[in-house]
Amino acid sequence: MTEIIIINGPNLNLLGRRQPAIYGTTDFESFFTHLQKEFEKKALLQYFQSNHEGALIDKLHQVGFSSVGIVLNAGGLTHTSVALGDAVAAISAPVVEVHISNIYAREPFRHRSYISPYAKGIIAGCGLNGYRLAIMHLLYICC
Ligand code: CA2
Repeated sequence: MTEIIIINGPNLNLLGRRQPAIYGTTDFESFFTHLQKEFEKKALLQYFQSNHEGALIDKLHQVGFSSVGIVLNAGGLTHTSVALGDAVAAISAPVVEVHISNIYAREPFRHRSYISPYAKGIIAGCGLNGYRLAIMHLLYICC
């Protein structure tokens, strides 16, 4: 069974509870349960969230040489973390970068991503559906 891990960065544990106009009203755990059912015949989905840069880097190192695919929303660290970009560059598993909001329609500081140069693909502005699209793409390129 194809293994895919979704990795969410800082503050994404607040989804569904704050700023619904930007990030929607669904909490990620409910959405993830739904995704697991939806893809149960095709993929073994895992989920990891941390508010800590080092924990995200450790997770990428842990899964990045064995996992078939990684869906990464690094949250605000996307725009600041050279170290997270370096971690994505160092691993062999394909990474699809996801953003719930359209980062290019927001403040200029959100237009830069330290992840994008090393990502297989980038999805932004599709809401939580972006995670679904990323999984579909990983299944398409991996299997
Ligand atoms: O659009 C995205 O997915 C972002 O990665 C979300 C980050 C933001 O810094 C990026 O520019 C774009 C912020 C995550 C914060 O998530 C919250 C969710 C609910 C309530 C408050 C924050």
